[in-house]
Amino acid sequence: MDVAILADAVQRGERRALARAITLVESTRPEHRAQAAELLDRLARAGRESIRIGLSGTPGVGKSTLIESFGLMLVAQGLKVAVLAVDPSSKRTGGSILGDKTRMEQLSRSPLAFIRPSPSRTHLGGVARRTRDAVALCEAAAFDVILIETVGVGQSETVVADLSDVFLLLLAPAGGDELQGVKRGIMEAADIILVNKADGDLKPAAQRTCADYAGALRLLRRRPQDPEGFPKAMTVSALDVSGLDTAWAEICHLVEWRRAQGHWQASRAAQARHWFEEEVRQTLLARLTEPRARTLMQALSAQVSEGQITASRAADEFFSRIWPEMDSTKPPESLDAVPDTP
Ligand SMILES: Nc1nc2c(ncn2[C@@H]2O[C@H](COP(=O)(O)OP(=O)(O)OP(=O)(O)O)[C@@H](O)[C@H]2O)c(=O)[nH]1
Ligand SMILES: [Mg+2]
Repeated sequence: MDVAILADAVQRGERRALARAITLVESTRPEHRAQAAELLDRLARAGRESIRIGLSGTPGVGKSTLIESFGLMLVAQGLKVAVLAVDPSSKRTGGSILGDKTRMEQLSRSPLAFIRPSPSRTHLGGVARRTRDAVALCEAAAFDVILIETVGVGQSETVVADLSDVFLLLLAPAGGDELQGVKRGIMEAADIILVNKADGDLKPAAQRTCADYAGALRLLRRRPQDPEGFPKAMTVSALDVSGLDTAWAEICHLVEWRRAQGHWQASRAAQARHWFEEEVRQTLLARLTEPRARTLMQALSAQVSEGQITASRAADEFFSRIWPEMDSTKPPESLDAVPDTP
């Protein structure tokens, strides 16, 4: 495969090339890894930027319906929309974005839309990297908006929040004053809470729930990256397609304000740092599962359990043998070789 040709086709926005490119970055085969790295290097130079919108919500809250309605509204305005999913539990059948193409039937037929099913099941670190690469590919393909969906389980919302410029939390109308067990961290990451299903009989409940969450949001610590009135809660109906234009207007306002204030670039830079550090951590952890490391670990842990060596000595020993430059007893002289950043 010629990576340069593929890169050009992606930059021209060819959807088949984009799909192939995502398949390439999702592959774990070593020869594919090298090609994927080259592809991403080439495309990074395109310097294109989309609005990346993260969307999280528990199963059944209406994410797929909302993406269809919201996506159709955007493509009707002539915007190019990509839809990606972070779903660590894609073993699930019903809810995965793949089975959902039926629900996003109209959107998937639009020439301005690109919908990608979630990558096959793997640990979250792997999903995060692949989704991040897929986002970069969609940006290079000049999509105006990238919607990144996740169900609210495990750590996946955090991953999505760290991949997006604007993070939306989708909630259902609650009965009475019951709270929906929304984790505090997710509330804190949300830029806009959308209470969905504000239609028919559910409308009053949706309005109450919205007021409750608006109150809860006011209690949170004020964040520097927010203009007046954010984070905010609003009601929408994905089914009746109501409130979505207002939500889009709020998103645009937020994006413009953050760009003007420098928060946009600062957030992207912080995310890049975060992903670099995460990559280092993941690589380190992967190294620990290599045969040589495992054998040495087992040998040393046997010695530790028999009291022949202390746990911390054994750890020092482990690193000095497997990874001499990580020996904590030596000064970090090798770091001198790291060039100063310009
Ligand atoms: N009344 C009403 N029902 C809705 C609305 N949006 C979605 N629904 C219904 O809620 C159910 C679940 O919607 P989905 O869009 O599949 O929800 P989801 O969040 O994608 O669910 P998972 O993919 O399983 O996580 C469907 O029966 C929808 O028709 C809405 O705005 N109003
Ligand atoms: Mg769905």
